Amino acid sequence: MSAEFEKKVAALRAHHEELLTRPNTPKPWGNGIYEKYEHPILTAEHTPLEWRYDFDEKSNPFLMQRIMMNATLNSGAIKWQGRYLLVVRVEGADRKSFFAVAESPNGIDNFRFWDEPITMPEDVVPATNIYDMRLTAHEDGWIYGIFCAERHDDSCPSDLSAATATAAIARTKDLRNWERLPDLKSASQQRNVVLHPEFVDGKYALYTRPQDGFIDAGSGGGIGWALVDDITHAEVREERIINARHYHTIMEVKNGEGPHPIRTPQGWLHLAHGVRGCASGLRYVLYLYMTALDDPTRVIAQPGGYFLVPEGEEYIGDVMNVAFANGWIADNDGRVYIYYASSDTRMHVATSTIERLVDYCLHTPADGFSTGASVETIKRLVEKNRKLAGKSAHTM
Ligand code: BGC
Ligand code: BMA
Repeated sequence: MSAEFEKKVAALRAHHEELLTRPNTPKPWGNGIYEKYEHPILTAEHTPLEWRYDFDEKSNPFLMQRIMMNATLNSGAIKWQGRYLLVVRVEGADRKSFFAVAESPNGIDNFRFWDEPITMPEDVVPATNIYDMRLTAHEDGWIYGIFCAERHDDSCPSDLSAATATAAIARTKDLRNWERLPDLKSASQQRNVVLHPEFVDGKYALYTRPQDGFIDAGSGGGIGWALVDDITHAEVREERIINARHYHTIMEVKNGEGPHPIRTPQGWLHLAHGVRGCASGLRYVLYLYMTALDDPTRVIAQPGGYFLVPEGEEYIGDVMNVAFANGWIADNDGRVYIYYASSDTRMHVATSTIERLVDYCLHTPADGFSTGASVETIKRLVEKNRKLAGKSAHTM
């Protein structure tokens, strides 16, 4: 290696290492519900240099990137053997996304990719693209990854953009070696399918999202629920909508379950995304809801409006105006790490606690579905504060 090439490589490695070890700190003055952080936790630049550079001076004299990476987004998350792991959707310059594990010692910074992307075995009909894995450590002892498999819709041969979305299922014990099971059979297309962590009536339980077409949720109605006898031949037979969409809400056009819900003493805590249309396209935001412990399909709390949206730089990216989450980790100490992507480009973390998130769900006013109702809700709060101020004026 020439001295000059060696110097260039050393500078590149130092620069990369500085990015990977950069500490992250909470942003001040949030909403009290969670803390967002100063820096994204993973960007395309965080991917290993070995994935992108040929370090042989003979074949790469200019030290160019031979394979460029475009984005790190929609990641599944799990705490496994004391480590915080994300199964990241990494997208290359060629628009193909694949899965790769990134690991952090503390859940908020120092994320580092494992050496190689995941080799995902194919189903009978190979997919063109795969993305957005939801991880579930199921009580059957396996860690499942359910993700979207996208294929060209060959029933429309002349339309290059015609595609189908299917829920693909794989399982693992170590996040390195994956066993692929047959894709979920369903009458409609499916994206955003999530496995509930516990058996329900002795069956596997899936959150589904029936949709009319590849993009359109259409008559799909919302987040569905289906019980499956055999996960190795999973089929949606009966599907019931448990969290419906509504006119003029943050989820007018589509919604979908995020990661699997977290069991709390007060109920199952769900993180989901809602989509509405506007002149600049679709706006994706996150919301929370809760269901009963003895019946995960019965909604017991639905705070109105959004929980988390893109802000500042988060608005900018490949698909603008998108906050999307399919991973969170509930830690033993009650802390919750919410992993969200902004604008299909980069990953972030927000932290909260079970106690705060449940409080948010149980005490945030529900959507009254009209301006009049929203104004009344605000007035009630103002009145409450007025009384409180009057009282404290007397006691001063
Ligand atoms: C993209 C996804 C997107 C979907 C629907 C796919 O081709 O990879 O990110 O959610 O289309 O727009
Ligand atoms: C969807 C999702 C995500 C993506 C979002 C915005 O349909 O499944 O893959 O983040 O679109 O492009």
